[in-house]
Amino acid sequence: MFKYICIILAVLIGEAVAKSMFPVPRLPGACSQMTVRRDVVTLAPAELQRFIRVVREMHRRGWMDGFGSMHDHISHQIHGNEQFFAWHRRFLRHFELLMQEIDPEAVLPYWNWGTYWNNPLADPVLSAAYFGGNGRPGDNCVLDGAQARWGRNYPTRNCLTRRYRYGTNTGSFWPMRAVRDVMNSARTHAQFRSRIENGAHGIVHLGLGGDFETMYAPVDVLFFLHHATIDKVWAEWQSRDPLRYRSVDGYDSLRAPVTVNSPMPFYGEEVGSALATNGPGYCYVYDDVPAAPSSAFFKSRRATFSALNALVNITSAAPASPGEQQRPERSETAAEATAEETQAEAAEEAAEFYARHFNATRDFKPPSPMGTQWLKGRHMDVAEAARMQAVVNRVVAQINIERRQQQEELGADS
Ligand SMILES: [Cu+2]
Repeated sequence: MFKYICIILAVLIGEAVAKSMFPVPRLPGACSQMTVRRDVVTLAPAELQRFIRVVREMHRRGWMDGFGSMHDHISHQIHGNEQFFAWHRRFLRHFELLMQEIDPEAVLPYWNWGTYWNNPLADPVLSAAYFGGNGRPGDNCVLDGAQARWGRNYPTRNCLTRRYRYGTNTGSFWPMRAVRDVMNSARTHAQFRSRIENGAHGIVHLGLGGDFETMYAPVDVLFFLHHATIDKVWAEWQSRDPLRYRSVDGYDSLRAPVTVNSPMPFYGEEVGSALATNGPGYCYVYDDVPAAPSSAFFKSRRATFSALNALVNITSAAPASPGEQQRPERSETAAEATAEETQAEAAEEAAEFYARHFNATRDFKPPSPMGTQWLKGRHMDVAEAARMQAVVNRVVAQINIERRQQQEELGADS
């Protein structure tokens, strides 16, 4: 019957009343079947087209705005603390359940940015055949791929935007080998979360830029594919020790301890209920990560669904006048000023970066440091980001040494 709670969005902005429905389906409980989340580039053409049809329908229904708004409204509760992994797993599951409202067979794929980490411009996922690339110069509107010419209504009415970090280039991301280095060294949940969030995760948001580097990034479908990889990385780290399916540590945004019984912001269910991807309500595995043995699951108390208690205002902007609609957003707010500053900082970094590497065509380049202002604006940890920079620099240097050795060996052979 009434399978989900509808949140009625009715927010007055000036004279306009924006009204739409953003459904929050209940988790299904025990798993009748397990789905497999796959690398999006391994989907057959027909499977990819089916996925694209589903997300276009979600966009048409205004749900992408709902995700962007929700994530933005509670951003400080779900980043920079130990709610990060569990909450985003729940958020992705919310997205997947809404996909299944449209196509019951739909499964969320992931975007492995580690494949083309050194040259994201060559990544098919950022091509017209998949999710498109950079926004166009001037207004940064995304014009190619599955989301070509998409609009959004949150936080303002505009096109969906991306603005690559270095103008026409995103810069490098993290190689998976560096991510695994972090997996090997992190002992506690808090360590692992902080290292991933402030390293491999952040650089992708910053690299794509535009909407993707804001707290309403979930208006872009690629957010969910990026975070599916982050979720997969967490699942892989968990698979190395069964205790990681039953325990968490660290603190939340109010410096209260996070335990398996802590409620997840907005959803209200216990953190413990989100610790196994193949546990009740979640029912998925990743194609290359071992599934949790059910004996290791945290036995969740009956999930207390309190989404309405945590009701957020999902605001839709009043329709912009036609003149305003195509204009890139450049208001004089503090946030915009910070963005300008960040951009200047990034441009400076880029110039330095390319000056340093201009002749080093043989070597792969590590991602360059994320700016302090940018990190702070995303509730990120500047000191941790610096430590992660050292990790990725070290691993990329090692990769380069090995590549040179291989090339020398090849040269010696011929
Ligand atoms: Cu997030």
